[in-house]
Amino acid sequence: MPNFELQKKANELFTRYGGNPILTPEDWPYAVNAVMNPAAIKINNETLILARVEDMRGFSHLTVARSADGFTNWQIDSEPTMEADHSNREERWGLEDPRIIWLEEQKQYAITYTSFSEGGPVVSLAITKNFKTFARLGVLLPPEDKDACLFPRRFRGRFVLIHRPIVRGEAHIWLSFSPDLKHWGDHTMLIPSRHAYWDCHRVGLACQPVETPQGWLMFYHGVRNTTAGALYRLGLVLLDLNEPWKVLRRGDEWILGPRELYEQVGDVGGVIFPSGVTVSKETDQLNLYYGAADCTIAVATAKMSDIMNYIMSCPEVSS
Ligand code: BMA
Repeated sequence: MPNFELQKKANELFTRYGGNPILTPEDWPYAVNAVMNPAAIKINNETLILARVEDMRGFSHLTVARSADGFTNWQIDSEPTMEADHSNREERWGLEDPRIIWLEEQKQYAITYTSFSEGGPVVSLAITKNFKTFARLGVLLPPEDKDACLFPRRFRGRFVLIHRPIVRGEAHIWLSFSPDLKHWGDHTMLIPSRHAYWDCHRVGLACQPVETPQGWLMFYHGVRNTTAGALYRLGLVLLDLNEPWKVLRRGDEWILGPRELYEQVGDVGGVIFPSGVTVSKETDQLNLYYGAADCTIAVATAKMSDIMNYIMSCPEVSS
């Protein structure tokens, strides 16, 4: 039997912003087909998002937009902020789906993103102080791989990367470890997709991990293939604070899924793709930024305390 009380809680965690979608292709200062799947981070009380922007060749680049309140008056860079490096064969078809964290040791922001080419999608890393100039550290792991993010600090002396290789067309979330951000090893599976559930065909990291006293909140997207196409929804797990390779809890149900028209209709309907989050401790508010139907950017809010209560009442995961 499902736990109906928990399902009700899961369903009521997020409230969509009334002004959604907050960013559309029409808002862009130059001609584009779609804007979607943004990384998000708060910098000096300002929300910065790094959006995936698809041009009319079907190739993507990344562009910064800033807002004081995280909802309105977005100042969008007048030209692409980060474009494919054309001397780099792995980026010939563009850059997609970034995530950002503040790397404490380097005192810089780390951007993980997908580089695309005929060789398949791979995860790349760039670091920056200012979102104007970027040091490109290159491809981290072989294809097919997507949906990656670093944790902001080392654990037992090593950096930890969340990523999502694809196998037999299906996909599970993995971790890899590195002493120097260049050489990666000790690959281990973190979150498998779940047969028969809403996340049965693929799972992948959604936003950057969120640190809480109880552990790392990790939002992830789950995919179910249907006769009408794939459905992308959002799920939640809690990872151990000091040993994030240990999964403490995992929700049985999705906590946000495509419902509104702008999530149902677009280049790829039935897709919500959260990839950035900001948290305000003072107001207990979490803003979740997501791509809607691979066309626009939307935001939904939740109370951090509700999210914590929810995940703490989810089933424990035995390792
Ligand atoms: C995934 C990624 C995302 C996209 C999603 C839905 O594989 O490529 O960029 O939003 O599919 O089309």
